[in-house]
Amino acid sequence: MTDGVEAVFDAVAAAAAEVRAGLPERRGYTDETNPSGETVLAADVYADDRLEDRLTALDAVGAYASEERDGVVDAGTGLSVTCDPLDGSSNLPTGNVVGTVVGVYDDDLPARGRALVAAGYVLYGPVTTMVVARDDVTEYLVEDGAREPVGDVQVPAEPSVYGFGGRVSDWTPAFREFVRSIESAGELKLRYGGAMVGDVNQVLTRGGVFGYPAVDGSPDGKLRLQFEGNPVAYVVETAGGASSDGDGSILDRPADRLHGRTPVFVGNETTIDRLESAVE
Ligand code: P6P
Repeated sequence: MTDGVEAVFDAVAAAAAEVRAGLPERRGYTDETNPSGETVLAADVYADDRLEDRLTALDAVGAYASEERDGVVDAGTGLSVTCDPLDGSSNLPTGNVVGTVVGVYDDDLPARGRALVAAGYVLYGPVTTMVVARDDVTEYLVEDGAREPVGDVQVPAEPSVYGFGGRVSDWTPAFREFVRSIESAGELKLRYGGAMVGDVNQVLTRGGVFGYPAVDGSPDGKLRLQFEGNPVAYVVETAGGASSDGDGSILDRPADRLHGRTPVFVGNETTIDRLESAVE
């Protein structure tokens, strides 16, 4: 299992080099929509193809699924790997960070987060970095398709940033009140960049909370459990933080649909506890 998981993230690092190199000429929208009904960019399709190609070629991988594909790709026997191939791709035309989110499950998909044996993400920022959670969380620099460890990651004890997705007018009154209490306390600085991976990385680096809540018309929020919620919950909990779907750890949330959604909150345990009390 250990070799298999390492092979997965080596393949993701190799694909990341191709994805990053392919971004400049793929910032336009296609006329396709993904299973979540979102219009996809050429870069979404390209990233998905590169990741699927490299990951399904691994002996350790038995299944591949992504936000861009209706079903699971059968690759024989072994680990089930999920990808959000280009998280936050709508940030491409605006020149903001995007990323690749990876979940490595030791079960058939769709699977609960507790079936994860590893998770991580690539951040295409000023430099390309990767965060991988297994027994602990390690950050890597990704260059020329290879990854070099640069240090361990732990959620800082003191929270300092917050950011929540969706329109304020679409939040529940209880959640709106919770955010208002954070803002009136004046302790946290707003950091919301429109790509989950970038916002989660801020929380891992500075402490605080990121979330995408239930919104009017979508009680399960916007983010996908298999491809976004579970992997970032695994990373943040492994880094000493906490996750919640509003009721409890995202990793305990039942997984009945491959493209099912979940409210997502990740960050310092104290802040997540306060949030759960506020929205219960
Ligand atoms: P909004 C990107 O489309 C994404 O799936 C996440 O990466 C991000 O956190 C969220 O949606 C942003 O959504 O509604 O703020 O544009």
